[in-house]
Amino acid sequence: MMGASLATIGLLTGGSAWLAGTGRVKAQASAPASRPAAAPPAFDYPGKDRSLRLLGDRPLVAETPEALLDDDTTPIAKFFVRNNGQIPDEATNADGWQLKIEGEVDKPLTLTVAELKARFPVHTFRMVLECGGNGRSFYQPAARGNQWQNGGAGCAEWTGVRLADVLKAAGLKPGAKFTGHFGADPHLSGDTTKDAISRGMPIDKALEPHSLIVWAMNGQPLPHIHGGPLRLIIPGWPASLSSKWLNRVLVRSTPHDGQGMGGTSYRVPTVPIVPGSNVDGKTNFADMTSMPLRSIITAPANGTRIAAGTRRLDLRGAAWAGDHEVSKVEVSFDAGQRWHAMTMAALRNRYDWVRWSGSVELPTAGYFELWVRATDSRGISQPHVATNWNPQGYGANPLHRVAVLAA
Ligand SMILES: Nc1nc2c(c(=O)[nH]1)N[C@H]1C(S)=C(S)[C@@H](COP(=O)(O)O)O[C@H]1N2
Ligand SMILES: [Mo]
Repeated sequence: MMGASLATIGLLTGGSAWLAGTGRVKAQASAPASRPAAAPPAFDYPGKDRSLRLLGDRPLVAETPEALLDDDTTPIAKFFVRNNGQIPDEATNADGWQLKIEGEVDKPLTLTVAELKARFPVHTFRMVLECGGNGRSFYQPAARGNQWQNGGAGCAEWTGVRLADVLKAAGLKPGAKFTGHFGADPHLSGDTTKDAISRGMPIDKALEPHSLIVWAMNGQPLPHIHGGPLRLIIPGWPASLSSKWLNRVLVRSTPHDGQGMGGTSYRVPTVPIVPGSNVDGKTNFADMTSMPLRSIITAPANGTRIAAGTRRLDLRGAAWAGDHEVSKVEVSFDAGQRWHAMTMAALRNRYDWVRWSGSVELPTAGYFELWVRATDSRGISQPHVATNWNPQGYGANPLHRVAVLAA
């Protein structure tokens, strides 16, 4: 009887919620009601939490369930993994790893990691890294690519040097307008004439003080799976720019044309298109810049059964907004009829995520969906549904929803 009523409520609110055989309430909020309830395969990788959701094993991709993003700084074990190609062989001498700076520069440089550490000021920032496709599964009809929920993101402490300092050491020529990034990972096909991925950006983003070349994550040597010994961290923009196993930055006078540039790759409509349209991205599309505003509930977990008689629910989560700032986080337990303000912790530096907390008072026992909504400093809030549909599904940031059952 309870199962039937939960299913009905799930349909009424546009998601699919059900009471699974395990006795936990499950809600795949905002997902099509027809999505099967099968448990995803476990993620089995050294040093990684087995409850990451495996999205694909060739290339290897796994996201972090929202409830696992409950730490202020995401531990390496819980940090999402995204590869486009093969995972390269592990470097035996991390400090000897070489990075080339070439193109529109006065003097091309080849620097080892040891030289980077010795020659330039070292900075540590806590910054969000977020896949451009995060939230893709919320698009209808389904968009091509890994079906991320909200867990293609994490906030780690990154240590390295400013990309700007290294570019300035090479001397930017007047024609230096864009970058192109190269890593050591082989193309998925093994074709040595192709790059697994090679993206680039306008030089202004490269020169921002938080755009780093890093060799450490959470105080540890950068793990191999996260691009060690050396990677870029370009915060606020699609993580595809944050090249792992970084071995070359090409400074260019024209936009980079590497693997993952052009067409519908990391590009979104500037004039909204009919969902499901078959377009090539050549007209009225632009490269993604800032990632969208997003908020998640990290506690309670989706499907939590609340102890009998408990009506006051303590809530926690995170919110972030690409290049922008989060100004407000609110939670509703009546499908958006009333919103309750949450408390936001201070950021430690720009591009940190906001940790938020607060509580709500449930009026009765029963089934509730908690909805979280962030607003940015421009006064723009998250939409209720994924908007600006595009073939490869970038930019979906609908409200995160969590189902709970109070006894
Ligand atoms: N060399 C290289 N860098 C890369 C990628 C890749 O496949 N190869 N994937 C990019 C994408 S799409 C994402 S989302 C992030 C994922 O970083 P992570 O695996 O450390 O979480 O790395 C980016 N950098
Ligand atoms: Mo990504």
